[in-house]
Amino acid sequence: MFEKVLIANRGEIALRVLRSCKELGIRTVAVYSEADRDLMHVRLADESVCIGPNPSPQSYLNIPAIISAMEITDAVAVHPGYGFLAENADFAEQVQKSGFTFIGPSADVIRLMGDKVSAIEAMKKAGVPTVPGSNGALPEDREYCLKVASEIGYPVIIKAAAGGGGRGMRVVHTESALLNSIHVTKSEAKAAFGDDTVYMEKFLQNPRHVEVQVMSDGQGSAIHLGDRDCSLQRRHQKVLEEAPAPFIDPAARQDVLDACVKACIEIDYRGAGTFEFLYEDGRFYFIEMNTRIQVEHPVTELVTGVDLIREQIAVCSGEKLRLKQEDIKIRGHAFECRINAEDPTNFMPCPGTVTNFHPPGGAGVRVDSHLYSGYKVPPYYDSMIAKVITHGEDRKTALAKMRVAMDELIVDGIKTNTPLQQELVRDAAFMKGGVNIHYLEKKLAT
Ligand code: MV4
Repeated sequence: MFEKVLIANRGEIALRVLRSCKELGIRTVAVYSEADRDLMHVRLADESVCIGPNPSPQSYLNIPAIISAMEITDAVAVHPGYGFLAENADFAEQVQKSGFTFIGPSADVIRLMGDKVSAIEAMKKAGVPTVPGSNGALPEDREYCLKVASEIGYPVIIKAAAGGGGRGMRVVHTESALLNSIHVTKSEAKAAFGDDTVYMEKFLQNPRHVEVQVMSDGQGSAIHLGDRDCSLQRRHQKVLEEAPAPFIDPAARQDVLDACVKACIEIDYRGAGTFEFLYEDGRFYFIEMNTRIQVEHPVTELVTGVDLIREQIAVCSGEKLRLKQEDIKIRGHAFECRINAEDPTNFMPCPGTVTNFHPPGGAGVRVDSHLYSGYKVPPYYDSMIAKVITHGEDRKTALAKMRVAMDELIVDGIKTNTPLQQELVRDAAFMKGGVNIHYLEKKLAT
């Protein structure tokens, strides 16, 4: 096991990683920007290093500063959390070339999955179901593009190979709009990512977002830890997630879970990963793979009883996966409400001082947060300040717990989206279960 790990992140996930490191007897190094001196995990870490000014390009995205901090402190590995450098293949490569361990998959696998065209190709090869589409990058040939689209059937979606997470995509409803849409998506992709490669898929109109959690040791063993439904989102920001995904066809589910495990072995995947799918009419369609631990990992932890960060660190330190597939039993149901420092009516970020923080509690309630009374939420970073996660014997029980938890949570001094979450956990369609990716935005529009 690692002797010392540097945590290259901030906020709740830095604290979450710190906790698992401490439980494993690993010494910890926190890195922070000037505004982040007072973060909870900085106080609790064995050592801490200021890596630069507040804008993230100069601190949490500053690769030389982070590698220097590893050298100064003799850290042997770095945990990237999510966001920032978590899926940056160049960072993973430089960490490795400097003689340290990146807690995640190899730079090559990050690159393979970062390019959505090569990711889809790898998944198809492994037997993971994908969306009907262009089977690779669209060529210059206009007639060919028109032919592919008419074979797939409109509407289609044009996506940038270097995009993902909702960036660089465009829906096309008619043949007359196709060529111009491809042209515009390519220009935008070139400007945003420096790569104008685009591909085409059938546009699924009312899917759910269902994802599969995996853990793999890169030594021939991989397992899945079931699925999550993350359909409640606004502008590609998830708001409320649950595990397992409700009302999934059991045979389709088993097939897709098995296929994800097989894919991990095939690509020599190491660490925690997530396969993202669209789920519509009883079928799964792979869209992207995330090569990091995700914000919503706690719902999986609560229904499986597995500490995903601990297992991720263990397999990335070279240990073989100690869990077998038969050890993974899905028990009950879990929900996660993301609490953001934002105006609940217009979603504008609302940084400021938290004058009073009272987290909800009780059996089956977990709060992952770096907040404390007096903490000042800086304006420079993501506005998520807490995650409230509940676990119950079934969906109804877990959701009832969340209703109680949302009414108990107090974050004074700043605006938060708690009122929206209080409303969502009482929403009739959400309570019923299985709403699609458009549900929240449509509800907010009325
Ligand atoms: C799609 C789609 C419909 N059909 N692909 C958006 C984020 C990126 N991960 C992929 N996205 C989508 N891809 C096809 N072929 C609809 C979306 C989409 C979406 C997906 C997941 C969660 C929320 C979403 C919101 C809008 C669109």
